[in-house]
Amino acid sequence: MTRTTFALTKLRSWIALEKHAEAIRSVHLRTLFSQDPKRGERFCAEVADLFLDYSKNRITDETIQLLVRLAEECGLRERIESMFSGEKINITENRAVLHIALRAPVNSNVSTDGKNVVPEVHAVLQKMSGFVNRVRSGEWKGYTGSRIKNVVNIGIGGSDLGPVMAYEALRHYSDRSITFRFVSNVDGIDFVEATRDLDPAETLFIVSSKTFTTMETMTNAESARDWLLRKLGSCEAVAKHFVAVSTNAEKVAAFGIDTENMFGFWDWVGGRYSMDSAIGLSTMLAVGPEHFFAMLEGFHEMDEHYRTAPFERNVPALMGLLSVWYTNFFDAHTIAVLPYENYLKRFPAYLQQLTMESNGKSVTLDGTNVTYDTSPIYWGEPGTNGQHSFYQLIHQGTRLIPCDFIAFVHALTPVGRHHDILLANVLAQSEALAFGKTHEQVKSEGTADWLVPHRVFDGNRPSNTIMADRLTPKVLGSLIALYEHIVFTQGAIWNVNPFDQWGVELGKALAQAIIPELEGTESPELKHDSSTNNLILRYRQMKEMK
Ligand code: G6Q
Repeated sequence: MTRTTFALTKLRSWIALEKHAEAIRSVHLRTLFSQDPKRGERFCAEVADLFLDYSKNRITDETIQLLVRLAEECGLRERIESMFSGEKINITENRAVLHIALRAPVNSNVSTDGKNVVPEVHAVLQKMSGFVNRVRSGEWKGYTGSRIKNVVNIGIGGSDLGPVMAYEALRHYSDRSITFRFVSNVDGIDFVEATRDLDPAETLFIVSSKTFTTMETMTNAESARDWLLRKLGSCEAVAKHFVAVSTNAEKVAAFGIDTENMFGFWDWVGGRYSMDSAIGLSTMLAVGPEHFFAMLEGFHEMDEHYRTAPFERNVPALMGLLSVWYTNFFDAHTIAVLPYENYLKRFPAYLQQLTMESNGKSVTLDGTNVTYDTSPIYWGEPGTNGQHSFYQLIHQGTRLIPCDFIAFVHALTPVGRHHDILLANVLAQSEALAFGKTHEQVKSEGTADWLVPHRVFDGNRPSNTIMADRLTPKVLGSLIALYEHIVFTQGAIWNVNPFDQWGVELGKALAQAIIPELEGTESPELKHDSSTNNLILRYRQMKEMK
């Protein structure tokens, strides 16, 4: 089911939104709040264990009505159903998109090609649990009989960012007797630094790669195998120190990993949507099966809400529509995600891939060029650190940067006054952004006339605040699913395919051609442009000089 590009900007709701945006642009959040004293209680929604306050957005009831109408006119409801019912909505790769099956309860039915995939999902989860329990209990021994004390996940992109983020996010729940490291970059330093203080006899490598052909991952996996064999001597050690997460059994076996120790997933799981599949093996090793299952429950609750809640109360739909509102009607180019929870320090990096690899597209499903902006740039840092860095631009810069603040009522490990201070800051930031400080206020404080303009805060800068009781595995699952579905909502409005990533292919292919040109002793004729040729020649010359 596709629409033509032409249609989006011609939809009645889109045209109405354009007109409505004209009117809203000149309305200040101060006015909206003073006109409706209950605004802060009205523009709220709840799902799973998350509470969303979206009152500090530049919206009225009419805005929400129009955005919901836009969602309906774009067929969002039908598209959600197409995903949940296993249709091949990733049309450029002819694949279903069923990450929602990864967290479906054991007795549910999620089918594609006439087959319920849930039993396979749970079979893999059971296999993972069994393995994890053996490692964590010490039953699984390394080649020399030592217990596994270090786990190194080797993967990149979707096979790295989710596991790293989840490990950091759930560190509080993790087994501190096991050291976890993550190697992704083909820059050898990543591997060297990750392993320099580890004993191979106590180290387990998880080679996480859907395809098992990714250049970075395979290069790192080979270096890991060499490192292990240098210290442990025998090839037989590989079976005790390497497991794989992949869809490619043949390549896994060719690498020397026993396919008994391979954890599978399916082509209907996209890389950036895979952290709750077997790609999450390192997460499960860190926090144990029970917490992993609780995380899946959090995902599932969000899935059900997304599928069934009316758009007016549907948190991922609302947040997705608000991001469209700012991107397309306020010319906002970015969205900042600002978690006031240090354990979520890798969450913005994870979201960069989820959002931008998904909707960083400029053709619609039918292949025509879009005539409107698509994915904004997502970025962020944990508060309060960002406040002492880039928040200046968010408060007083020339660009509109909608913010998502994420906060928790309870600290996982309370320390003195820290948590109240942290929370006071997140609340203060959204208040300052929304309401600012007027010329008159600044002046009445006795500020010298020449300094007044520098100290004025315009305000009227929008934000969402997501609040939960505490960062549990379940809450993390809901939070991730929330953003997955925000991305889905955006993709449906913009009529793009959020599930392919053709834009990463060209660079990969060119690198394959350049590798022999850098490594080779003979000098093949260089056939690139003059800039690339010159850089290659310079690299070669300088490499020779040592
Ligand atoms: C994600 C992308 C990409 C992928 C990596 C790793 O959606 O497809 O980031 O996850 O390129 O791929 P492999 O898991 O196949 O090594």
